[in-house]
Amino acid sequence: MYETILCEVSEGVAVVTLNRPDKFNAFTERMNKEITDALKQAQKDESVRCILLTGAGRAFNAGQDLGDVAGGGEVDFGGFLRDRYNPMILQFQKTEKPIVAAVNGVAAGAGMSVALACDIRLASEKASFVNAFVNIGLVPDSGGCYFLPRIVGLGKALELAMTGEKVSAAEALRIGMVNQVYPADTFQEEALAYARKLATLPTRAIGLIKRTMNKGLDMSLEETLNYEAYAQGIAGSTEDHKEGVTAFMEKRAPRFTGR
Ligand code: T3D
Repeated sequence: MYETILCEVSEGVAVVTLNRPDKFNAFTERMNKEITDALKQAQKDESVRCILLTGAGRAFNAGQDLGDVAGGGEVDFGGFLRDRYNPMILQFQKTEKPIVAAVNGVAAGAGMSVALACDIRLASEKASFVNAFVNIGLVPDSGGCYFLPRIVGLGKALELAMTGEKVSAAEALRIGMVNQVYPADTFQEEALAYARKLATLPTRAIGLIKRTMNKGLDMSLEETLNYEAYAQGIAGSTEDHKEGVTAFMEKRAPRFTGR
């Protein structure tokens, strides 16, 4: 059903692969919409407890397909973003399951923003990040101005956005932009194992952690404390909470089901 992405669910993980390798998986309108749809389906599908986003071939994603906007005509950039990119980025946060970016190669422009919109970033040692917008006279979009300063701090974010310089996987790890770096030859297996492990954890609590922490970034301490109390009310009534406590008392490993 999808043309620009692949989507496969197994062992609790939906692996979404950006699949235009000859164009470094650059975004087209269709790809924006297919990613948005795949995330919505993953949210609805109870068997999915983690989403792993990666790229086919050498790149993760090179941002907007510049071939689509290089025709010389006027491009309505604002409309372009509002119609295609913004709903896609919002869907990353609306999806209350962990989303892991497996950054296999270069992530540039909106491709970097999408990696930043994921909850966890794993990088191959061959991965790199380019805040490429400035290189073509544009401003970081697709949440780049929101996520980048929150993840690496304002000073580093401004430097990366203003210079458009390439950041290696090792440097990305050093500045906290990625969570782990793995050797290129075992990267896909390592990333899948990481996602599968996440898929065995209490999925509803994880969704609530994601929602509460993201909300907390834009709320006062008092508002956050109130939201934590609300979220805990939900988490505390899940089967996984009961199982966690029972397993602890019985001195055995918990068997979480995501309910
Ligand atoms: O309308 C709007 O634009 C608003 C929305 C904006 C969102 C954005 O994402 S703006 C930013 C768009 N992206 C870029 O500006 C990045 C452009 N690409 C690059 O800077 C470099 O290609 C990379 C840093 C990503 C990788 O460099 P390198 O040296 O490893 O590879 P390369 O040789 O430059 O590219 C490899 C191939 O991918 C090449 O094709 P070819 O010559 O082998 O047939 C290249 O043309 C293609 N490619 C790379 N990026 C794009 C692309 N094709 C179309 N669109 C791309 N963005």
